[in-house]
Order: sequence, then C-alpha cells, then structure tokens
Amino acid sequence: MDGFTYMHLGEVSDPDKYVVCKYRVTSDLPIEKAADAIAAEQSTGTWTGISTLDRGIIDRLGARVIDISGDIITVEFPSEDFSIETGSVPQILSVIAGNLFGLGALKAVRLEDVTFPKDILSQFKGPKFGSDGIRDLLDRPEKPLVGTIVKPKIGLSPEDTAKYVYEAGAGGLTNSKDDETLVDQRFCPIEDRTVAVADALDRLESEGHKMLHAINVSTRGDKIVELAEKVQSWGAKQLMVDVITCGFGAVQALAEDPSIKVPIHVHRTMHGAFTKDPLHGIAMLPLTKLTRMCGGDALHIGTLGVGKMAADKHDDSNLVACLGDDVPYKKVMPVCSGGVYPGIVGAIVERSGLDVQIQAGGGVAGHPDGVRGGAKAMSQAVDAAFAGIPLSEYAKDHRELALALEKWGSR
Ligand code: CAP
Ligand code: MG
Repeated sequence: MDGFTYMHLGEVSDPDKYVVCKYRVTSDLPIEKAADAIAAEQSTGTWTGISTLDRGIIDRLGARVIDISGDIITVEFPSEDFSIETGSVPQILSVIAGNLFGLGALKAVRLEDVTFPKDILSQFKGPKFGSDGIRDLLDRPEKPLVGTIVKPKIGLSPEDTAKYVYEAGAGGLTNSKDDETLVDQRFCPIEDRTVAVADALDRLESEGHKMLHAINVSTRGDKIVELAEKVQSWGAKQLMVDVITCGFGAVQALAEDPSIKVPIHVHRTMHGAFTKDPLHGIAMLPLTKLTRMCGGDALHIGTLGVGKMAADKHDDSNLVACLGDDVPYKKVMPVCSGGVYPGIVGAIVERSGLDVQIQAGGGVAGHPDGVRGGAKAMSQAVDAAFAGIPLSEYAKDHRELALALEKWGSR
C-alpha cells in the first residue's frame, strides 16, 4: 500500500462533483483495509509507497471511502478523475470497474451501483426515441409492447425470416427482432433479410398493423455505423446492438449519429459473465444506467425473476434506471425476455407495470398453432394483463391462449 489512507467516512462530498459507487466486498482483510485498497487502486495509489505521490494529489484526485455498511462499501470519485472529452464510457469503466476485480487483497468484489454527477451526465445525450418515441411509432400509447425473437436463432432464410415476422404481426405482435447471434451470415445475408422483412412490415401496415423489427447490426466498431446506415437504407425500422460484445461506444455512435433515424434495441448477451455471480463482477444496474446515457431506446433487463435467465436481484432497480426521471434523458423501454411464454405474462406485468416490452422466442414459435397462434396467445395474455383479467378467465374465450396455458402452464 502507499501508506496513505483513503478513508473519509461521512456524506458524499458534493453530489454534483463526485461519481459514487457501491461495491460488495469479500476479503480476508478487515473491510476497511479492503476498501482502502480499492479506493487507492482505482484512483492515485498502487501496492506500495512511491516517491512521486504526495498528499496534494490524493486530496485533489484520490477516491474516498465514505461509507462501510456490512459488506457494502461506498466510494466517491472526484469528477476530475474522468476524461474531459464528451461522454467516454471506456475511461469511466476503467476507473470504476477496472483493476479492482483482480486485486489479490480481495476474494471477490461486485460493482452494485453507480451514480453520476451532473457534469458527467451532461456529456451524454441519452436515447433519441426512448420508450415514448417507440410507442408513437407503433401507435400504442399505453399497453405493454409484445414481441418475439425470430427462432431458430440462426438457420432461417431471408424469406422465411420475413414470413415469421409477417405471421407474428398478423397475430398481433408489435415487435420482433433478430436474435443476438444473427447478423450477416451466408444462410441469411443481412441485406436480403432487411429487404424481405421490410416488405413484410409494409404489408402488415397496409393491412392496418404497425410493427417494428430490429435488425442486428452488431459488428466491429469501425464498421457499425456504416452497416447501420446501409440497413436503414434497405428499409430497417429498428436496429439491434449487442451492447456488451460491441461496447457502449457502439450504441452511443449510432444513437448520436444524425443519419440514424430509427430506434435502437439493445441486447445484453454476455452480460451473464459478470452479472450472474452475486459476489463478483458487475450488477446489471450500472450497465442499464450506462446504456441509457449512451442512447439505447430499449434494453433487455431480464424477466424480474420469472423467466429462464437467472434473476438479477436488482431487476426492480433496472426498471427505475430505465424509466426514472432522476436523469436528464428520455426513458428507455425495458424489455423482459428470456424463457417467456404467455402463462407468465401476468406475473411479469405485476412486477413491471405497463411500461414494458414483453417478448418471447420459444414461447411464440413453440405454440401448437405455429407462429401466428403463438403471437395471438402472447397478445391475448398482454390484453388480459392490461385489462386486469386472470389468464385462466381470459383463456375461456381465447383459443390460442388456452392452448398455450395447456402446453406451458401459467404462473
Ligand atoms: C430469448 C432470447 C434472448 C434472451 C436473452 C434467447 O429467447 O432470444 O436472447 O432474452 O436473455 O436467445 O434466449 P427465448 P436476456 O424467448 O426463446 O428464451 O433477455 O436476459 O438478456
Ligand atoms: Mg436471443
């Protein structure tokens, strides 16, 4: 250690000037020492004393441990520790979620939450459309959006993908999307898929049904804007980006690019590598806050403890991070997805409220009546939840829902 202490127990020095992080810490050391080690490593310190560090630098730029409650420590970082360039998530993450995960002094550490001061929030623009903008495009001001993920996640031709989308829309769904592993493979070239899906959406609209389909443009950083512009020119009405594999900067580049005039659906595949372990890694909450800052219009936040993906105990917090008015950005549409089927839609809406997009892949394509039947069952389940009618009651005069409840049950 560098011989200095970073302990400043008390209130946040200045909420307008400090980034405040909460970490869950597991260590054989006394937690005060573990906290000091984190604050030192993430700001001005290192493992040993150095001749070039003085108290003045630490007082100006040193992180400060301001609270220790059980295994949760609160560390504040002066905003001067962060780049003056406009909105740089990479450098923010290097400070608040960098070397500390590898510190030998710790057995485990998890970044549970982060709050940014105004002078950092103001460097980001947030969503271009947001949840209200997506609702405007769909003429669906109040009801939950209801969507699907084209399944199988890879393997369908462009034409069969478009057929799936048309059947889903004809069954009443408002949204569909490419899956996270589908981008531009030989069996389904992105241009052919985008054109075919756009034709299907136009046909649905001519029949009075508005629907969005998100084309996955996840690719390398120096190519993603160019690909998105092409996909948009081929008729895409929404883009999808895998934010963890592409990076927050990819979402930001698309959201801030004036030539991109369609909403961005943000998938979070690979997040489980660091969100799943309750003691080590990064909770979804910081990722949700950063995605909203970078301009994602819709974001997967899990199924609030109801679907197939392990529940992140912060799910409710993620809803607030998407929809709250504590930051100067448009709201993000929270997307509940992963092992969803009509029988759990009511349970999800009970937790999420109505400002949500609920989507199912297997829970639509696996319906006995095929995609259109599955779409009808999901739409009926959302209508029932919106009307406050129990699914079993609503299923009495909605065949497709009844079949779905018979096949998969309900919660
Ligand atoms: C859902 C999904 C999504 C998950 C990812 C899948 O399909 O397409 O990627 O939603 O999880 O591949 O699992 P199913 P999360 O509806 O067939 O499960 O939303 O938690 O990021
Ligand atoms: Mg998927």
